[in-house]
Amino acid sequence: MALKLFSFWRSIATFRVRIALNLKGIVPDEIVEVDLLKGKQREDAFRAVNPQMLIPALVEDGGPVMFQSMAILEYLEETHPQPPLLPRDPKGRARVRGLCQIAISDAHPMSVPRVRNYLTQVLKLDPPALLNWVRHWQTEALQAYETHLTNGSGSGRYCHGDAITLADICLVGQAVGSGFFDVDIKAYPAAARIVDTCLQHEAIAKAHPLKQPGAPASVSH
Ligand SMILES: N[C@@H](CCC(=O)N[C@@H](CS)C(=O)NCC(=O)O)C(=O)O
Repeated sequence: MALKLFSFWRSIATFRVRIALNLKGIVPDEIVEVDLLKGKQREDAFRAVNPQMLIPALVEDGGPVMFQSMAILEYLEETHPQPPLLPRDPKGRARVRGLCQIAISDAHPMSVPRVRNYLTQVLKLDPPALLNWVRHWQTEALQAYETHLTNGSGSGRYCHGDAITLADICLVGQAVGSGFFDVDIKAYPAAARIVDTCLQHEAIAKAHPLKQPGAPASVSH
């Protein structure tokens, strides 16, 4: 199996995939950097890989290319079932997938480069207004997580019971991404406890954006 991951240190969507790969003990043969800060995702070379011009993208054995982090996470779960990252029961699976989508479908898209660029370049938002925009959606997501994780509907050591699931992967990504905009997870104690537990796990810690090649020591916006 030859595995190629298109990645960038700052990408939260790729962070999710890196965590799943690490948890399942899969080591990509090649990591291709797509520098989002230089706009490399919009150049022809990467556009040919993913017409949506987004990372992550994953290519196994020459193709076809896999795109969209949730689809990639599900693919990894199906092809490498151990350790399982979804619970066995359908209701549990629905809860975990729902928790994933809070970040993947609803919050994260509000702060990606293409949206921030449109807000500033086309709609002429100034930097403080842009920051308010991003923080608003990050905060909404964290509040929703906090309620879900506090209400005794299945959380344990992790988001769903005592084993890591896809929900934890997405929550950690949400927390780290929010941190890039100075939205502090500590204001959400149930979520913060789980994120802290997750970040102590080696597979998750070493996937952290700031541990990737080319990453700065810290990020502010
Ligand atoms: N829903 C997609 C989102 C992918 C996405 O937005 N990736 C960001 C990096 S985290 C990206 O490539 N952004 C480039 C841009 O916005 O121009 C997924 O989960 O894979």
